[in-house]
Amino acid sequence: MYRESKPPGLHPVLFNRHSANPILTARDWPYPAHTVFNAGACQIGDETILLVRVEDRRGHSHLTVARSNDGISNWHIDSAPSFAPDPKNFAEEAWGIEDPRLTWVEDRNEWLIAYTAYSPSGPLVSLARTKDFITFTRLGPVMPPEDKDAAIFPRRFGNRYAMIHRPVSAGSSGAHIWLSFSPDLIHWGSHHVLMHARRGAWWDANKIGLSPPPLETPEGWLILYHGVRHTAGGCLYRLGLALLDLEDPRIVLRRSDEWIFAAEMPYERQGDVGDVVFPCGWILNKATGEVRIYYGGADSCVALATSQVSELLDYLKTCPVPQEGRA
Ligand code: BMA
Repeated sequence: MYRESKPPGLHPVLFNRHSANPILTARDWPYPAHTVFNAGACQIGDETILLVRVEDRRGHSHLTVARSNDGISNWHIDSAPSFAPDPKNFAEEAWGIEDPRLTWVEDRNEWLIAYTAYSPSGPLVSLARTKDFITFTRLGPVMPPEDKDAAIFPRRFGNRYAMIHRPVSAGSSGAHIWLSFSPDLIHWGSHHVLMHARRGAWWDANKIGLSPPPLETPEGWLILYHGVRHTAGGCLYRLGLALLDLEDPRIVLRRSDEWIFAAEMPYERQGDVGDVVFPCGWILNKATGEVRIYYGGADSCVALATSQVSELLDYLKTCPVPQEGRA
């Protein structure tokens, strides 16, 4: 366990960057692309699938599938956008689609994709579904603007689907992580603030958002979230952990006080938007307990880090039990 072996004075290293980083850049793309980043991720049989956000030179994004057998190299990338904005039928996608989060929903036998649709009306949450990452069917917009950083839980609670998302309201004291429920994935209600952004000097002051989808563990739903610290030099995107109750995900069991991963390497510090690490997907190997985290670096590349779920859970056990929202 890292707590015993960690040299004094150093923070625990929970995520290990892969030596092949960055694993994908625009140079790998089979057609002209400005940047590739913020990919959703999943495993289907022997294949790792990334649904990569690709930004073109207009500044608009679409999503393209990259497949690999080891999840690191030899990516087979679709030769044209796999899931492109459709502004004729979906006006909310006029400026592109961004930051997909993928969830296998057992009782539907399909993948659900929560993504940001961007238009002059502002960014909002849209859903689509697929079985094979070849054909995609839209369910349409499910949250009004401004709202992003959404993911569906892999199973229902009672009879209701659950979704984490991050609305922003004008004049509010921050942008917080919310949880909402739906009987049919279209109509959402029972809205509930799950985690507040902290204030002032905190690393996760004012603006937080979910990173990859919630990951089911025996101890609870593992949450990796980003906090945005505004500084005189720009924004710093860093990551923290939380744990939600398995049966009632409205209950936050633990939340890290400290960030556990931040931009350090050149491909994370320099790019279109420097000092950004932004994971949208992670894949758990149930046999080994290893989780692969795919993240965007500086809005310019896709990178990979690995971790042991047991170490993340051990670390969370040392973190405080949040008092907000408790009776
Ligand atoms: C967020 C999202 C991400 C992006 C990040 C840093 O608001 O739009 O797509 O990676 O900003 O620019």
